[in-house]
Amino acid sequence: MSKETIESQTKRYQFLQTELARLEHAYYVLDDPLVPDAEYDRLYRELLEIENRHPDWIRPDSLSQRVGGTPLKDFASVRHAVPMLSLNNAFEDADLVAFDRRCREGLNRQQVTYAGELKFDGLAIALRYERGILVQAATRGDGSSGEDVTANIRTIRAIPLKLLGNNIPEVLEVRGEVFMHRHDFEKMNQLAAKQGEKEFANPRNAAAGSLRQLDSKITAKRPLSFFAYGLGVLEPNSWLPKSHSELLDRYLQLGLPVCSERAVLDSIDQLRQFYQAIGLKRESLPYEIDGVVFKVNAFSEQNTLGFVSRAPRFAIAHKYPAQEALTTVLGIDVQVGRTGAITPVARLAPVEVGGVTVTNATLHNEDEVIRKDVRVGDTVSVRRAGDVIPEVVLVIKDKRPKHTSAFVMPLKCPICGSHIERIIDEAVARCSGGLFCAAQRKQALLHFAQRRAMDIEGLGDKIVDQLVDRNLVRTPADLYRLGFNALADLERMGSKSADNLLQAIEFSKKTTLARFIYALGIRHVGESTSKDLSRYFGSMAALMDAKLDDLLMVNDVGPVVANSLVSFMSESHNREVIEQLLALGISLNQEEGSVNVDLSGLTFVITGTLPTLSRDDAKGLLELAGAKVAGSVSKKTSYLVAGDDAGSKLDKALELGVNVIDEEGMLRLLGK
Ligand code: D41
Repeated sequence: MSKETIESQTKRYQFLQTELARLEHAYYVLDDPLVPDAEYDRLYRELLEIENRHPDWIRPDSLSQRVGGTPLKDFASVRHAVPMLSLNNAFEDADLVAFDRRCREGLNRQQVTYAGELKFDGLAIALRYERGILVQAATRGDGSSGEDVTANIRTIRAIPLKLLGNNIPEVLEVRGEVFMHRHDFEKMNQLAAKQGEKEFANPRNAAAGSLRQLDSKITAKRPLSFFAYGLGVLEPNSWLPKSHSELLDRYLQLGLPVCSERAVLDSIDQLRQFYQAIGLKRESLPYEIDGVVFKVNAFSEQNTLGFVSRAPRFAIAHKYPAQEALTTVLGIDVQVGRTGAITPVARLAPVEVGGVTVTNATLHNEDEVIRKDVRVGDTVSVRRAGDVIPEVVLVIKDKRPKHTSAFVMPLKCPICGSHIERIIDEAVARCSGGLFCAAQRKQALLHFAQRRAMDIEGLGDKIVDQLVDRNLVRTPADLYRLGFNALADLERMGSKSADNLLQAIEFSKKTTLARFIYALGIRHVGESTSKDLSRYFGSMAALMDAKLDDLLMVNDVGPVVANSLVSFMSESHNREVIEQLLALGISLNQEEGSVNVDLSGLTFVITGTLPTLSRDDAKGLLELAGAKVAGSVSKKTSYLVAGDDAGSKLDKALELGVNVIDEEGMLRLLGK
């Protein structure tokens, strides 16, 4: 090869190394991809081709060397020159107050500045960079020594093999957490299930299991990530900025990933607010956290405070309530839903999860029970996150008692005895009884009466159970034929409540077309589809006569929804119920209230308590005017409607410069 070609190839090779590092940094650290994946792949392949021709050019920090050679026999042990300490925990406000008091007293100051950050639920790791090159990675182990997991850590794309910029110390030991994003975890588990491999219980276990692989080729296939939050060895010490928050800024400049959910806080009130604000968005974060961490911000003050045994006095983790707990399965029942869907449910010995006592947990469907192999008598881990229904995550197989038997799906509906059918390719088994099945009738009535549908206040499950069991009500139309005596005769029903319920039933007659459509409980027809249908057809008669092609003309209505509507309307008993309801005096207005303004194209977010309207009502008014109402504030939000006790959404809106209005301002926009 000529000298020029070699020279130009060396240049090209160097260019590819820098360019690929820049693209990986943008993608994995900044979450802001610069080019399509295919373009990255093309450059990466070119790099591999050059290395193929010139194996002697390959250096350990080449991006091609993320996945190393042969599997290890064992992990070597690494002594931490600076011990990896643990964090003290605060479980309640008083612990936090005591922490702040100790810091102020220890520093002899009225007020201390803290850095607030997230407590990631992963594995603590130390990364040693010498002259900017990653040379070693070790787990925390017992804090004094851990395991050498360099080969595995090198496969993590968020971790730079080489630091960026000019301000690089001789030796820098970055400490942080290796973790897995929720969606990566789910994808990985789905793949594992498909291939008949073991699934992990949660992202933390998945991250730990992936790092513990002796073959880094396996780790390379696991979607791990990393956030930096601490410092070990540093040479020279003069490189050190004055505070923790500045250290993290400096890390970002070096190309290290640092979580952007962090703040500098000046008072116990601000610590509390940070804890609360992060708590509100905990479930919507793309990764799991188990708390927040507060650290005295100035390093000089951290030094003054020092350590007690193995934990620093200058830092504390304020934990959120655990979302998982162990308990035992007392029984497995099946429940019948409104559309006949059969859901296996585990009856549990009562256990407190995230501050609530849980006695039932969903097992989703037959396949799930079989896959997890949940049995009566088993010890299981139960998870309850946010407002979602508690679920059984996994069985602790070691604790299984002798003589248990696997779950078998019943062949007959436990309520009506109709056979249970399961359509091929569908996960859900259904009771074939339809409205003959009392369970389905009950669910259908509860749905009909719910607030967002016909809004019959006081018609709860206890009453519906009795009405159906005594055969007083078979269809929604029967509700409007109920008399005082029938109601007053029910258990837990005085004459006052019977009166109130009758009145609520009467009031519900005045409703809107959209609510009525939604109330019918047609499969796949939710609230928003009902609104679209109401707007398009304008009357019940038109909707009842609609053909498949007419339905497909409606906004957001696809074949599944359209077919479901056609099949519902083709059942004569459904048409009869609708006609009876209308004959019994249900009156359908096209829309709620009257609106003359057009707010289409605008996006609103509502937060806090409004003085006169409920949030649902405010949402309804805005949607009627064509506006979109979203759940979270972003740059795209046109207005935030803020009431009393508006929390983090208000902060976010102010930060992003989003217009903030109150209820009055909103009503003015609506021309009211
Ligand atoms: O996110 C975390 N898990 C986290 C862990 C964090 N944000 N900060 C931490 N800071 C420390 C000190 C203050 C001791 C440097 C930590 C940990 N330690 C830690 N992780 C595991 C043991 C200790």
